[in-house]
Amino acid sequence: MASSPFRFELLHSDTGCDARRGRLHTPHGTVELPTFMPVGTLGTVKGVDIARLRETGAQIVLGNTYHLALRPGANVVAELGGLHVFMGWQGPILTDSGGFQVFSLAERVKVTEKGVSFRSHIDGSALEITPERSIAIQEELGSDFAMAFDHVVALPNKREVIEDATWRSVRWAERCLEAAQREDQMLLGIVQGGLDPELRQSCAKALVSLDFRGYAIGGLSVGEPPEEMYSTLEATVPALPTERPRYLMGVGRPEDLVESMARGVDMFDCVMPTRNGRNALAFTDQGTVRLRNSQHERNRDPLEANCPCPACQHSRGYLRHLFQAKEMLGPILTSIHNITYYQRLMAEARQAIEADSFSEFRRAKLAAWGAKDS
Ligand code: PRF
Ligand code: ZN
Repeated sequence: MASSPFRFELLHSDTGCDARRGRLHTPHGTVELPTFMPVGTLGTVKGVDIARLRETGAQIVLGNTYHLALRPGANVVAELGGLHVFMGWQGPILTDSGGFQVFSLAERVKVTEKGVSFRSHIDGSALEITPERSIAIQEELGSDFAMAFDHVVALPNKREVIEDATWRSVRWAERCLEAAQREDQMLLGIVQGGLDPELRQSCAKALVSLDFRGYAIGGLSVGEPPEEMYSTLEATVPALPTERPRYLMGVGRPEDLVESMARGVDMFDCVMPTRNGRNALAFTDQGTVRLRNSQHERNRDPLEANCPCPACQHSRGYLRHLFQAKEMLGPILTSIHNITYYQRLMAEARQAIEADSFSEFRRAKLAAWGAKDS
């Protein structure tokens, strides 16, 4: 067997907290960790073309099995050259398994041990995703990273519901490992277990014994307060091997990224920069800016003085005008700014870890964000 094209390098651990500086080598290039992956659900990061996306500093993007399987179909993507060629992104791609999306988007969802049957949220047609099917789709898409097909439940929920979904996710993860064939795709297991530290730890232990190349933490940021997410991370991360990458799925706000990096998380994805950007909410080092607010009408300043993004070539007054006039450039520019903001935050975080100053970095960021939203 040829040696794997994937390699995780742990470069440095911050001496003041659990933050790590790492590197993840893939067949489509190297990802500097910690990293934030913009969400490109349907083979596009909404509103951002590939050239602009590259300029934000993004190194890896996320695509969705559920959405792409429904439309245009994984076979169509495969025929058009696979997801990298189809969307024109030559860097690494991670695909989510559909586990979370089926439970949050599909209609008439029925779970059995075999898999999940549901009706498409687009045309109501009856479909089924099993662990094997999810892997087959992700192999057709040709992503660099595939995710195990898991059973995700909302929080709060009954203990037995969470436990049942957690152990089903472990059994499904094992089936995913057995089904996976591509040597040029790395499969990650997903730890579930709600907010119960012991259930999280036993789930992590079971997945670790299956020997995944990397581990995700799922089932968080699904309705629980941030403090409970952080304490659940504190219970979960130490149960994962130091020498494998850790990915916190669907998180989050800038403060969540900083708090989670301090607890040892290496990878993140979230719709927040793009979804909020489309909605006229911009992230800055002074907190969030609501561009529709009338206080920005005559403001000559950019969103951020030192930001290299194309939105920051313009005044806040101009950006506000674009939203007021419902011009498509408003959502586009603000999405680009927000992704750029997240990428700059991660680059600063990586530097802080290298300098063993992540705790200081964290204090300074939280203080500045907390100062005042406008
Ligand atoms: N599982 C999967 N994808 C996800 C999640 C999960 O638990 C979450 C939870 N925040 C986001 N995306 N497969
Ligand atoms: Zn900007």
